[in-house]
Amino acid sequence: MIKTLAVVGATGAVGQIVLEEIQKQGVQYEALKLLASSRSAGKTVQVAGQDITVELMEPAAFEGVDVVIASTPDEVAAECVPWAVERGAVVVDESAFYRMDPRVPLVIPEVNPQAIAKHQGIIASPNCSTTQMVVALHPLRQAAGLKRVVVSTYQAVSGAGLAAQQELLNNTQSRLSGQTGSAAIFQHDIALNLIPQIGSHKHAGFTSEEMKMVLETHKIFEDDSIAVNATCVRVPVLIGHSESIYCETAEPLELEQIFELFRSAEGVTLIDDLPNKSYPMPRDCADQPDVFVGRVRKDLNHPCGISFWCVSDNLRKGAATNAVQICKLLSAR
Ligand code: 11C
Repeated sequence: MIKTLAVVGATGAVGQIVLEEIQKQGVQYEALKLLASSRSAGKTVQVAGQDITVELMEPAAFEGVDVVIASTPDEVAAECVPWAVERGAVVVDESAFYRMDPRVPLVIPEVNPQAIAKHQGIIASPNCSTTQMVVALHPLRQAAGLKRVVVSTYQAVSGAGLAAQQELLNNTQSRLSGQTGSAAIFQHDIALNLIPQIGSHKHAGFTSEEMKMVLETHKIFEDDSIAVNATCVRVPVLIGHSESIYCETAEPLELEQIFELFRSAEGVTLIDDLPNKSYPMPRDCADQPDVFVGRVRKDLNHPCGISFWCVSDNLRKGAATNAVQICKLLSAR
């Protein structure tokens, strides 16, 4: 049982789902504090039938707090997470700011729950596109090792926040009425379009989002030898990131074995029936906690090559659900 649990960024898109997931996953706490910036402080939010007033996120607000779940942009996390840690709280942070810090475990409960033991006050939750890929690759890696991953993502606009969802809706309406949509959040008009850039240039022509998929995968699997190559693309979908994943295991697996591994993997749902047009699609996977896989095929030219399609709600398993699962693990310890 957690004595005082604080949710930072409680009024944001992910923060609202964090509050829902805390109830759904049955996280036990004595007191719940909601914290946010001055823009949202003073608002009232209903949690489990109770009205809670959102307090201003400032250093003193973390006094007496035991566990924090923080859903904020990187620059906010950089400032406010130390306020909580200095006052003795353990922070589950969803931002990218601390993920690659060697003192900070990067945790997906289905994959590396043991890493949580090494925390020194901060536990990071990975990027949404990394999380769903790693959850899906984990059973294959456990059974046959993992040498190489080539992934192309089809990422929903909600990864860029609530305003980005509105930008897609507004711009689609503009396009349908024969006008040009504007691009405020995205680099280009996203309506009826695809944008092969998520984040900024980071390394050797790869974007920051693509490099997160490489580096976070290495950290979670504790194996820098896995060759990961990512291409991240923004698509005009509201919720649910999709990924076309090609991987090469160290040992060959039979197709039926692969299906069985996906069927029995924790947090994975297999939907694979091409003749009946059945496979995961973002519209069907939104609001679901799992990582969905389908279109599973063996490479026709490589005995260890496997292709599959992977979809997950980027705001849930990609963010809030994973963070609350970490919080549950923490409280169980
Ligand atoms: C997106 N993956 O879809 C990003 C959002 O590192 O947590 C999440 C960024 C992060 O735009």
